[in-house]
Amino acid sequence: MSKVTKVIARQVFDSRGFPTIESEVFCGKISSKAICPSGASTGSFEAYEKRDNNKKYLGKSVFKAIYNVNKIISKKILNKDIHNQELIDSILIKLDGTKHKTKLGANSILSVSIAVKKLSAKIKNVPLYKNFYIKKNFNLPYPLMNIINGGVHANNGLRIQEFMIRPDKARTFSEAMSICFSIIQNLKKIIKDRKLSTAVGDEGGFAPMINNNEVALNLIVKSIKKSGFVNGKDVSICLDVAGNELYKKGKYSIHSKDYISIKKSINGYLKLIKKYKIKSIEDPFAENDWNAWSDFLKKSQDLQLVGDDLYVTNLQRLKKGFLNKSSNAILIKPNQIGTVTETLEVIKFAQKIGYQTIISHRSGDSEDTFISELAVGTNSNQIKTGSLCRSERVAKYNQLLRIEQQLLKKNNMAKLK
Ligand code: 2PG
Ligand code: MG
Repeated sequence: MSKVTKVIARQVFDSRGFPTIESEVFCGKISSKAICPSGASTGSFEAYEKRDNNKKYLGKSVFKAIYNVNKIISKKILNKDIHNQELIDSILIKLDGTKHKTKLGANSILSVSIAVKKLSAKIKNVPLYKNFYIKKNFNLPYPLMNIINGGVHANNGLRIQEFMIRPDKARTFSEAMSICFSIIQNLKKIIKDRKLSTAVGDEGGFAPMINNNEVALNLIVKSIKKSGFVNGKDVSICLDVAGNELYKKGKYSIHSKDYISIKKSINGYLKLIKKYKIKSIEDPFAENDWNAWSDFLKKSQDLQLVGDDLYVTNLQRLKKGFLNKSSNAILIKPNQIGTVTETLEVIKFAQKIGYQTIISHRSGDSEDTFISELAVGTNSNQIKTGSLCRSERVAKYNQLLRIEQQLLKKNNMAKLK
């Protein structure tokens, strides 16, 4: 048995320059590290992120979370079997004892939980993606590349937070990357020709000063065409609206600055879907607006409807959504729930009920590539991890390219529904 001999945590920085926690777990001289990511458009049911509220770091430092790892968590998991993830996670969950991990902080718990998973693979000498519940027939996920940033990830006034492309035509991950590369480079030229800025937002997508959804969509359609692909066939446009941010008193300001009813908002969506052949929409409505979600699912036919802030990677909320017929896909973010074991439970349940599982980064992320391994290791058919820009995003894609090379498969993409 390989036992945990030491756990230490430290403060490092995320891609927005904010402090975050990195934990390192040891079995003797061998160790693995994990850095916790952090969101900007968070759901209110997410597990709690512990920060210090001190002046020096504008309330963002994580020294209390680090103390919790170094002084509390470390003692409890010492001598535990590194390969028994479920046992270690259940100790962490019990030790915290609160519904949203408010006592120890989900950031301290998750960084330890992921480091344990990584170290177990390292000691077994297997690639990390082979240390999940799928044992063979690994496939690569389709990238959902966020190529125009809006909402709280940019300051351009675009209502919708993420304008993404998915290279449906690709039969290998390398091909998927090459398709996205062409479209992004052409988009850059088109934006430049319009005398707009090609500077990027938090997730590496361009953040030109445009504040109209359709202007952004037209730029993307043009760049797909210019790259020689057919929109809606070779490549699909996908959106994350982040509906929580656009909600006020039963109304939404998705399609313009004006707040309109749910019915009108749905009609607006249906028009966009038809005009731009949109295949996937995440968080079209707010996290508690269950009826709006089920109405939209009924009317939107083949659309992939993705719950992010709606489910917050939480099994209870996913079950509620399933009964309510709220969506047909779920976004998976480990830090919304706080342990690897709970994340896997949600993925397994989602796959059992026929939901698409999309593994996701956070807007504040790092060089940690755990989610790439998680996507392959759970046979999730999509991954959302920003644009082909900013190293914290590109690192995830590069890790998937390495996995693809290891797999030596010809048609290596997971099946899209
Ligand atoms: C989202 C995410 C990731 P954030 O809303 O899906 O793109 O953003 O991490 O800011 O919640
Ligand atoms: Mg989202």
